[in-house]
Amino acid sequence: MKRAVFAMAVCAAIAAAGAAKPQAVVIFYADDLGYFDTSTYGSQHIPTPNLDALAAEGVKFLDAHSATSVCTPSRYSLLTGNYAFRRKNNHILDGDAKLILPLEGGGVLTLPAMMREAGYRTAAIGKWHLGLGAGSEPTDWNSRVSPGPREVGFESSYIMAATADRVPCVFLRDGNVVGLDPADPIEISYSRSPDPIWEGEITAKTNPELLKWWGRSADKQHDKTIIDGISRIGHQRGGKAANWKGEDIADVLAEEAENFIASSEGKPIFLYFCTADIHVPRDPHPRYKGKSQLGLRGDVAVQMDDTLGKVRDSLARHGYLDTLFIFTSDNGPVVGDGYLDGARMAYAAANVNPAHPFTGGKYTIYEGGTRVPMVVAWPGHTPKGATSSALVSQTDFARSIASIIGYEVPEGSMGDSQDLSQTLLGARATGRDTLVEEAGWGSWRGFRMGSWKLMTDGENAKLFDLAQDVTETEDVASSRSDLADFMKASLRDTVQEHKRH
Ligand code: NG6
Ligand code: CA
Repeated sequence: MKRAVFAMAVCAAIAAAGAAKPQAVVIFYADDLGYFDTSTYGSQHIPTPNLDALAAEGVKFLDAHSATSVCTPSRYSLLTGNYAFRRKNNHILDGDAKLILPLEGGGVLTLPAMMREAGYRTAAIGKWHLGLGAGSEPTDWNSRVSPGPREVGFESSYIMAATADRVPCVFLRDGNVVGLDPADPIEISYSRSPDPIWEGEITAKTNPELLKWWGRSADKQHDKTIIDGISRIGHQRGGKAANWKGEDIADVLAEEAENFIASSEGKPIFLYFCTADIHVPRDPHPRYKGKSQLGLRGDVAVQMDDTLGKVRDSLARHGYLDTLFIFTSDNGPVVGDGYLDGARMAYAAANVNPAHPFTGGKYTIYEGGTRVPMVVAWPGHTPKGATSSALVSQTDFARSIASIIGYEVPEGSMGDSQDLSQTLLGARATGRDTLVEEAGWGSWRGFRMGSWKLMTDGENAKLFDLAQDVTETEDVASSRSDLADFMKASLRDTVQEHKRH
């Protein structure tokens, strides 16, 4: 009798665990979206009704972090569950850089490989910026480029190689450039030689009259090949028929998501959806122009929010009601970032800090660099309209999702990721005890311990009490040298810790 009851309990537990597995797991990753860039987080100038609606269904995090304050290493960290500094040279990649993620089956488990192995149909759509290809030869963009998303666990992919301000300005579907005319092969160069590097190359210097008004004048890094009226970082020739049209990127990506969701026919899916918004160049579709009160930068945030609405509509329309949906951004905000697109003026006129109430933003080690919007909603599991002050990191997604889907992570993988599933689902109020924050460049690191924040470049150190001083203006390292020393040592331990793995 006892045994039967026990067996029934076990069966019930297994059934419950089975039932608790979401039908869809979606990570919606915005680019350069700051803490104060949405109405959800208090912006009076940028209406984001779709993010508001998501937050009404789940948990809005107030102390959530990207791993670093720039793109590539943050994405690396989210997908591997390791701090970015574990890998050498983990910084913003050129558009022709090689893949930096561990390959599926190579002994290190990543989030997409885990999801695929757990039976989810996996897709990466949108901005990639984790490199493509291997070896020392330049990438040949005229045949299938690999390794890439597929080799790290994404069964299907529709991506831009890097950023919208970098060549190649094309999409790749499962490794092949979409719409490429074989008679017009594509060639990419990140040569640092003075431009034009090819005879007849059209750059911001040779043909400034071809630039959209706000593309004039780009800075020294963004003034290379002109494509679709915008000069880019890097050089591209050929591939004309394949070039994207900037103002259509958001629509194209939303449509790709719709197709992936529709074709999955209710099977479990894992979608890693990365917008090009609100990164430069800020080139919204005309229907979004003027929809914010903050110029083009605000308008692309409205466009980003609309994309969010479209992806959620697709899920609902195709029966994916049981979706664990995670919304966040890869780093903090930046106002002027290479193009004179009027953003600085608009923000100065409105007196808005897109990282409000924090200091800094993209590239920096201040809270504005990595403290980003994050909303997690899973109907029936997350409390509605909740907020959480727990300290959480995108690095924790890997193990938290593993725990939610009941996957046992093997030894040696996802070493910096913590199972914060209960926190992310709003069932627990606390998160991490400590967190390493990384800047975009330079040697400064941040170390959070509760509301204390240490900032150090290895030699100098500053200490802030965020509970009293959210703007990180009052350095108390000398008056609290005991604590500063303790935190320095803890940071050092954390950095050393996984070297042994
Ligand atoms: C920087 C670019 C910036 C942006 C960034 C990458 C300059 C001066 N700045 O090098 O415009 O492209 O790289 O952004 O060129 S990220 O969000 O992908 O990290
Ligand atoms: Ca970014």
